[in-house]
Amino acid sequence: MKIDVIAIFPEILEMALHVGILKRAIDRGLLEVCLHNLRDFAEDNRRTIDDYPYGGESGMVLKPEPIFAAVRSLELKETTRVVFLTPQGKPFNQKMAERFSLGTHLILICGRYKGVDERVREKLITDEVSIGDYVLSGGEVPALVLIDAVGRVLPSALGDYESAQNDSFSRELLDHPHYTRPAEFEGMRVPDVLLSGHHQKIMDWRRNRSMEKTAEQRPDLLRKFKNNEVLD
Ligand code: 6GU
Repeated sequence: MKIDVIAIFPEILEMALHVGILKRAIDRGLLEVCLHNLRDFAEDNRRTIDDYPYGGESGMVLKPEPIFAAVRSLELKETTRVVFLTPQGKPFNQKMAERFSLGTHLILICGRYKGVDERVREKLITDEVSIGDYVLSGGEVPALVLIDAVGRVLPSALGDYESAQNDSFSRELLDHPHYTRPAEFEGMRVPDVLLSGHHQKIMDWRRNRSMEKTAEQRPDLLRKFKNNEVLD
């Protein structure tokens, strides 16, 4: 999987590529991430990338020329997906991460300011993605969220295959609580069932705690789960 990121502040993403699962995926050659600074594709000496919106409203809009030049500088494949990170996009979720991870080339365009000239959306963009219902100052952090979520589900990026399997269960229900040693800490004991060695009882306990947690925090997910709705 190759991911090209076009951003005004690509340095926001830099550090995250050098730690943890993303670093390991990159070291193993499963993932390649190239960061591109949009200003490098500006046409003037002042490296201008934005301008006032036509029709008179507040804020600035990203100009089309530098974005077209940046995308055209990249090698496009038939299957390349060009993703624009914007609060106006489709809400990102685990299913989308898994779908993206099946491809081989993503171009992520990070918005800033009011957004992007509509002609970029018309001609270049295949997907618009939002990471949630709140407004961030730019698409760099959302791009990092997408890269992290996609990177960790790339085939064999996750050392522990089982924990990836558990993730897809926790897409329907929230995860159950976890404990590690010591068995008693400051008077708080690990539930006896987890020490019992009784596999079926442990599985039942986990299932019940997942249901409780989901009822508390995400009644919307629990309703879908009970109605057997497919999450997309
Ligand atoms: Cl993708 N971009 C910005 N600027 N804000 C957001 C977002 C994206 N997703 C949620 N909020």
